[in-house]
Amino acid sequence: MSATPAATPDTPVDTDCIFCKIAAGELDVPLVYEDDYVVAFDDISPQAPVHTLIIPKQHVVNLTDKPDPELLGHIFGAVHEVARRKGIDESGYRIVQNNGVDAGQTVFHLHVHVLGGRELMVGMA
Ligand code: DGP
Repeated sequence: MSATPAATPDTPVDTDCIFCKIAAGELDVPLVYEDDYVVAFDDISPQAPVHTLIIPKQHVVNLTDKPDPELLGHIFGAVHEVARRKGIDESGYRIVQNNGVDAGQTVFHLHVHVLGGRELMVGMA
C-alpha cells in the first residue's frame, strides 16, 4: 500500500476533534493497532464484547467528505488485522460505518466500528 496518502506534518487535523487528538497521541488511549495512516482503539461505549474503532490519522468527516479511495482501502485493509488482534477473525465480526445525522454519526471524524465477540443481532437498522 505504498501509494496510500501518508499522514504527514501537513496532514489536515481539526484541533477540536476528539479523534484527531487520539490519533495524535494527545490522549491516554491504548491503541489496538497503528500504522502510518490509521489508528484503532476500543470504543468508550462498547456495544459488543469487542468494539473497536478504526480511524484515519488525517481529519476526514465521513464519506460525504469524499476521502481518497486509497485511504479508504487502507482503512478497510486494517479491519482484518484489528479483528485478528482482538481474537475474532475466526469467529466472525461486523463492521459499521455511520455517515451523517440520520445514520447516528456522533463523532464527525470518519471511523469504522469493528464489532464481535458474540453472535450479533440479525438486522442492520
Ligand atoms: P458514531 O455513532 O458512529 O459516530 O460512533 C462514535 C463512537 O465513538 C461511539 O460509539 C462512542 C465513541 N467515542 C466517542 N468519544 C470517544 C472517546 O473519547 N474515546 C473512545 N474510545 N471512544 C469514543
